[in-house]
Amino acid sequence: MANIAAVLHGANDLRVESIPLPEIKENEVLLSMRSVGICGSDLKYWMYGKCGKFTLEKPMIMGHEGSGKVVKLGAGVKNLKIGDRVAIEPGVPCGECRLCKTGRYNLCQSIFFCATPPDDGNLCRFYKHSAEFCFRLPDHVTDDEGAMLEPLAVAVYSCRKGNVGLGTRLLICGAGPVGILTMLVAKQNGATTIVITDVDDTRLALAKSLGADHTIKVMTNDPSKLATEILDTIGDFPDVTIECSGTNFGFSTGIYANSPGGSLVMVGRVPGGEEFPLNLAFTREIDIRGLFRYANCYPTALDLVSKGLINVKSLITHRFTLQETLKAFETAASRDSKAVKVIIQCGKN
Ligand code: 572
Ligand code: ZN
Repeated sequence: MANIAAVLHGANDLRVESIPLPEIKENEVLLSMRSVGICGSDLKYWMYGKCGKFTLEKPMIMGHEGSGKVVKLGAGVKNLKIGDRVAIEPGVPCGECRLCKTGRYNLCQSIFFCATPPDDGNLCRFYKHSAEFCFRLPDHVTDDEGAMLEPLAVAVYSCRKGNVGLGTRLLICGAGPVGILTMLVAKQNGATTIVITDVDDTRLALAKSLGADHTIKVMTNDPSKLATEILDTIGDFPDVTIECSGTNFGFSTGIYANSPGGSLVMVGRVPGGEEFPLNLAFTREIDIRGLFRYANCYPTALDLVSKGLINVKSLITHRFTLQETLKAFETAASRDSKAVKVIIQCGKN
């Protein structure tokens, strides 16, 4: 069983090469990888060698949105059997600290997280993972859907953080995969008005076709002007804003547009972070809520997909093989490609 992986050696230096076959511990499984989605953070590491406060210091295997098939079981594994197909929750926390013990394991300070330096990801042929963080997929849930549970978990968590429920009027800044999935989760939660903004027509068209009540193309660089447009469009302030664009502009738009007394959930991280109308946020009593990845969301994400309540396949625009990883990254990074979610099928040649 030869193993190969997509390894990032430095900015703009992504290679598909041989790697050793992992050896599993008692609580781990060896997986033959199936589908792996490309995320915006993968693109940042590839283009700049860094993402947020994390910098690539040594070669790292990419990929954290993955599904695989169990090919070997550690002696202590009880929840899985050989042949099971699973979605891989990419963060494995220590399980011992106060944050882990209180269920907030996403905040564990010693969490292992796929494709976050120095931890290797799962964009490879064979990969080992803690069995506890593998979720068995029913037969009717595909490998691609299994991979999509990762960004869907982010969306589930963002709606939980924003208390999105029956009757919520919601503004989503950014119609990338997480913005669109957040919209789909919000609809399931009973949000009655959803407006989504982006600069890209194709993404807005997809959001509209999947059920956004209103889409607004961002044509101004003044967030207060966009806020007025949002108010005019829905006839009132949104109760909640979920910022998924990762831009200062989206953050400021949320502060201007959101109803006083509502909340603004920051999924995207903002570069710089200095130039915000924060005093306005304080006097409007807008609660700014941060989040870090997700915790306890994979079971809900899997239920939503397996019961047919959310169609994650509609976001997948391109598929490549593991050998074609570089082409897959180029496609995901190019605006001309009109890619939304690019998937790498690790089991295909
Ligand atoms: O799917 C999980 C995920 N989390 C992201 C980004 C992309 N995908 N986050 C934003 C970046 N942070 S980070 O701490 N980092 C680069 C690890 O700045 C993690 C959460
Ligand atoms: Zn991600």
